[in-house]
Amino acid sequence: MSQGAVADFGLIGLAVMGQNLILNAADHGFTVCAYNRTVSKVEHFLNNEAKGKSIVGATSIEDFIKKLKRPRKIMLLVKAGKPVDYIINDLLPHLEKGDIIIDGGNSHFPDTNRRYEELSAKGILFVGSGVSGGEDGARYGPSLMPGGAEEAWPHIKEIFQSIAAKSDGEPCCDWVGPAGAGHYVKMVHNGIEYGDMQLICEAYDIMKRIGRFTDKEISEVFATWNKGVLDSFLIEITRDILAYDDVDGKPLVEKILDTAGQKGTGKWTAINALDLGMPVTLIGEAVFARCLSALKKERVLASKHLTGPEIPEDAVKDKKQFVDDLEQALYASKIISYAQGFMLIGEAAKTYGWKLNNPAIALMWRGGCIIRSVFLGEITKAYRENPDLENLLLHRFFADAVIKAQQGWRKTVGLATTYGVPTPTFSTALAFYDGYRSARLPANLLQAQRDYFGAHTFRVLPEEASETLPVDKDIHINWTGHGGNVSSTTYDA
Ligand code: NBP
Repeated sequence: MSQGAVADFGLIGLAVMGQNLILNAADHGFTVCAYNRTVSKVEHFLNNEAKGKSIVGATSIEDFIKKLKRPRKIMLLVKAGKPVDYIINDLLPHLEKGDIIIDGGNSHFPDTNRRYEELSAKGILFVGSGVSGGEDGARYGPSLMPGGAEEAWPHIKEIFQSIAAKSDGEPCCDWVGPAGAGHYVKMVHNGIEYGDMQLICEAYDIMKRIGRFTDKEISEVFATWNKGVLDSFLIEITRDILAYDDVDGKPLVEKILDTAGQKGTGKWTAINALDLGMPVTLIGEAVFARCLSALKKERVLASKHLTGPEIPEDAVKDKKQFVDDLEQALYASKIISYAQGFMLIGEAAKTYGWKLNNPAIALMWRGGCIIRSVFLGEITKAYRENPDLENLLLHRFFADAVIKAQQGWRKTVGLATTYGVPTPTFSTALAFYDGYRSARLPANLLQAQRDYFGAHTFRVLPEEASETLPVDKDIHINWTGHGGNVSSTTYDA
């Protein structure tokens, strides 16, 4: 192993992500120092994958620090949670003011906020960076979403933008914003990923159960869709998964237990949406769909007791029209999901006092990551035209697309409902669309109910104001004649 401060960049954590990111950085001309808690993995890495590349190894934290050029740039790619704190604590006694620690794991943004505060107080520049793209992305170009101490950005910009994926020649990496903003944006990215995946699964289920398509036929539909507006990584892998046969010549996917796992980032997004009061319904439904899938035993039992409509063999008369409608349903629902995701990001910026860069966020997701798609190019364009766009659905391109798609979308949701095929994300997207475009919703009645049983008060429509119903005043009515006239300030229902 070489001596002295030779490395431009240090990386701790030699599991799948860390090793591949180091190789990627070395390919781009940077000298990287590698370290891992289980030190034997360093030696193994140097003698195998890293052989012949500009990669050095360290046998201890002290040795690691000595090998880094100042200011030290140290990236952690270890299991999220306590391990990140343990390593930071091990590093701290050896660092100087101005050194940079980057957490590239899937950390929850409140943890990143806390680490940012604690390390800022010690003069250490802390960056929380979303990294997406899995093993392949880390090796050949991930999407990188860094946020935190902005003074760190000029020092890491070159390496980050060199190793990141490129979309039309532009790096899918830019500065996101302060404190935990990078990990926040990665969290929403993962939430959107949950939504995209569930939408695709519903499309597959509709084709299978109502259209009676074989897996090969469904694969062909996805192949066609991948050449149009839905062109994306997830559609592409779905095409390949459905075409993949087991050794007996039968589709492997049909042998997989229908119980979805989850690591929590979708749930974090849904919880945060509830905390911020944002109707991010599609991600919420996608998380709940995984929860319902996990109740396999109960579902099998229920399937024997709870009946639904029969699906006749000829439920689909015009297969081409059926597939076209489904494509429109998927496209429109996806637009709703991204509009909801950006609504959440916008609200987070306001609530947490972050200045976020929407066009850069869309560009970061355009390539390298799991939700990469041609469609994100349109979102980047929309936010570049108007970075303060109130809502993606109010941009002409997306408004026109949804309006045009709605006929097929409504037919698809109607068909699924008629034949009892569950479409939680298609349906919630449509309900959101209809709610969002309604100048008047039935919340007037809801306010009346709240006032009736809890004296929660209501406001009147300006055009209906009168002497007894004054405008801009909280009004309580004695609805029954025997209640009191005191309004409530405490009980919320
Ligand atoms: P893992 O999440 O499997 O973590 C393994 C690494 O963490 C090993 O280097 C291990 O060291 C280290 N580690 C653990 Br476990 N506990 C430690 C501790 N107490 N102190 C020091 N090191 C500790 O690795 P990964 O799949 O490469 O993911 C790395 C990060 O990137 C995670 O946060 C993950 O969520 C995120 N991420 C992963 C992907 C993906 O596709 N895998 C994609 C995007 C982001 P050891 O060798 O000594 O056990």
